[in-house]
Parts: sequence; C-alpha cells; structure tokens
Amino acid sequence: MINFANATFVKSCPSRNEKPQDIKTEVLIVGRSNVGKSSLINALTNRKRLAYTSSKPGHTRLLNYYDIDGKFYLVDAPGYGYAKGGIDLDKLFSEMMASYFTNNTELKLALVLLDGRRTLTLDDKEIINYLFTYQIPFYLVITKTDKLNQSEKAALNKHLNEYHIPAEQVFYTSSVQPKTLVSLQKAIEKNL
Ligand SMILES: Nc1nc2c(ncn2[C@@H]2O[C@H](COP(=O)(O)OP(=O)(O)OP(=O)(O)O)[C@@H](O)[C@H]2O)c(=O)[nH]1
Ligand SMILES: [Mg+2]
Repeated sequence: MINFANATFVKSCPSRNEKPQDIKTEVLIVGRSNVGKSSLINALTNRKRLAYTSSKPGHTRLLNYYDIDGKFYLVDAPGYGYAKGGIDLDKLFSEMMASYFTNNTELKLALVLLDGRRTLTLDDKEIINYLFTYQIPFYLVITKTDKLNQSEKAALNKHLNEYHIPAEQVFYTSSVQPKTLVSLQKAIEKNL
C-alpha cells in the first residue's frame, strides 16, 4: 500500500536532463493551465501547500518532482494553452514535453486532466497523441466536479462519449472532496 500522505517536494527542473539523481518510476500530471494539476497533487497527498496553486493561469512553469512514499515521483508539468507577456509558453511547453517523453523509460502513467466544464482542446489531443506514440498508459482525470450542475454533467458525458474513451480510463474528481480520489489512488498504484 502506498501512503500518499508521505510526500515531499524534490526539485523543479527546466527539462528532464535536470531530473532527480535518484531514479524512480514517474507519473506525469498534464493539462491546460488552471485545470487543477497542482490542486490534485495537494489533494492526493492530503497536503494544503505541497504544490503551489493559483487562480491565475500559467503558475507552474517547470517540471516539479514530488516523491510519494519513496515509491515513485508525481511530476507536475506546466500548463498549456496560455501565453503571457510575449513569452511563448506553448513553445517552451512543446520543447519541454518533447524532451520529457523521449527515452523516458521511468514514465509509467500519465494523468491527463480536463476541467469538467470544458471540452478537450487541440493541445489536449496533441498530448494524448504523444502518449499513444510513446505507448504510455494514461487516465483522463475530470477535475472540479464539485462545480458541475446536472446539465454540465450531461454535456460532459456526451462529449466523452464522442471520444470513445473507455469508462475505466476516466476518473471524476474534485480536489475539495477527498473521497473522489480513492479510486484514482488505487489505479495509480496498480500501474507502478
Ligand atoms: N472548486 C474547485 N476548484 C478547484 C479544484 N481544483 C482546482 N481548483 C481551483 O482552480 C484554480 C487552479 O488550480 P491549480 O491547481 O493552480 O491549477 P494548475 O493546473 O496547477 O494551473 P497551472 O499551474 O497554472 O497550469 C485554483 O484557483 C484552484 O483553487 C476543484 O477540484 N474544485
Ligand atoms: Mg500548477
């Protein structure tokens, strides 16, 4: 059994070349800016401020490595789909992710996050294509389900049905409702 609460921040890396020296299995968390990646890390580990969250998009700009119970790294990736102040974050993101996926034998699972009130963007689909190309198993993690009303839930289900993503690959979560995370934690553990 993995104790998700036994979590520590290890380091922030501009690229995978600077990853922690101690090699461990990696579980990547990706998704557009503001989708709730850092909040999910805090919720999974039952910690308030392990990962920095912000209501302003574009907060996480580096690959942040968190050690979970000495067993694996959760890797918080910068969000995409948001450019600010003339810096082309998406270009940086593409380069960072290309280097991240190349020859990464430690990467065992990716969590692709989707805000329950939104639909998959081209960027999301590009990431999913990367994951298929590199044969990395992934889960689609719906975030912020606490904010969904009935019609938004129906719209989400219709959207997901169009993509034929197997139900066992989709997780409905809220970072403010810890019980929604139990099945995701079990599923992560199964993939290590
Ligand atoms: N109600 C609710 N709000 C959430 C949830 N998850 C995240 N948020 C809010 O959404 C905003 C963005 O959350 P972050 O976790 O910082 O998002 P991120 O994906 O790490 O963002 P970047 O680092 O900018 O890419 C914050 O204001 C969070 O409080 C959730 O499950 N429910
Ligand atoms: Mg973040």
